[in-house]
Amino acid sequence: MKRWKDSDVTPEALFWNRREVVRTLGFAGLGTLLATSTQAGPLDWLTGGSKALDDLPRVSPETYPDATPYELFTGHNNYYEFSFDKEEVKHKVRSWTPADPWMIRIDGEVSKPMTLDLGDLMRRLGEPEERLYNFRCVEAWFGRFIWNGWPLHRLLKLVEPTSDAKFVRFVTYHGKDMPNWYRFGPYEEGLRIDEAMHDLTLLTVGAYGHPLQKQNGGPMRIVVPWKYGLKSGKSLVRIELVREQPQTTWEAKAPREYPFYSNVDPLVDHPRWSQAKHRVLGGHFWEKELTLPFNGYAEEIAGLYKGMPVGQRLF
Ligand SMILES: Nc1nc2c(c(=O)[nH]1)N[C@H]1C(S)=C(S)[C@@H](COP(=O)(O)O)O[C@H]1N2
Ligand SMILES: [Mo]
Repeated sequence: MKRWKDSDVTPEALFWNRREVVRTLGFAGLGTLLATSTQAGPLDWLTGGSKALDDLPRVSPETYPDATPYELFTGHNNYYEFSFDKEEVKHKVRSWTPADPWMIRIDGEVSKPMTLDLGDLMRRLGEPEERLYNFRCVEAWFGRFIWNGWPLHRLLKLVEPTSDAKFVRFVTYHGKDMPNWYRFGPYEEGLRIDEAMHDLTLLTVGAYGHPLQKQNGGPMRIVVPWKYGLKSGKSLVRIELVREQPQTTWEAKAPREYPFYSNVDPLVDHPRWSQAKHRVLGGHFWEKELTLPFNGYAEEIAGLYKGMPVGQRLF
């Protein structure tokens, strides 16, 4: 059984040399053109905001031999507003047309509240970074996904949080155009302000060099790799800085199973199953790997939980 080395789980920002990007684009751009001229392509719903996402460097599998295959990343999904069936989500999202341009509002305890679309984000934050992150669902499946986005702190600094901003509330899209909307949602998540400001917390708009697909939480999604996947809310519409710890959707449903912090901890079992190991997406279902504390990011986030009890339900 393979165990992740620490070096495996360290996020890597890849810096592409300009010529390399331009060369890749020659092909990618042409492919996109052909695809969109004949049918509704995956990029269509983003173009009103900005064409800039077309410029993301396409990721070659050789760069990340351990990454989960893109087909599995986009084909096996938890997105309850569309379906409770992981294999069905990718089909159910087809009928959903996200607003174009997609707007995200950042407000609350901030000096400069803003409403931004993808183009604004690109202009203010520049080219998205590319990061390979571990991803661990509370249901004990695991993947290694390649995200394109910016550390959330870069956006939070733009809006200038006040000294009363102690937590961040994430509000995701909820509408009758989502086939399962009446059974699930609105989906709300939250982080403590220092967790939200941590460099690992990513505001994503792409994955594997493609615009973030709807089943993965496109057009915009938060990703928090040291916490269970449920903390990574999909299709974000609002980020509100608040004074009090916000109540999350899962916490309201089952506080003992999905508490606010929900940090990955192999020592704390879910009330109904062990969290010591996980199944790797793409591997054989009987093949299990050990789950690491904080999903492999213990070193990076060590400073965040000083003085808080470890190995208890809280985590
Ligand atoms: N809005 C919304 N966000 C969500 C969910 C959801 O059902 N609705 N599921 C969460 C859970 S439990 C997981 S494991 C991840 C799954 O992300 P993926 O489908 O991109 O792998 O999304 C999280 N974000
Ligand atoms: Mo999950």
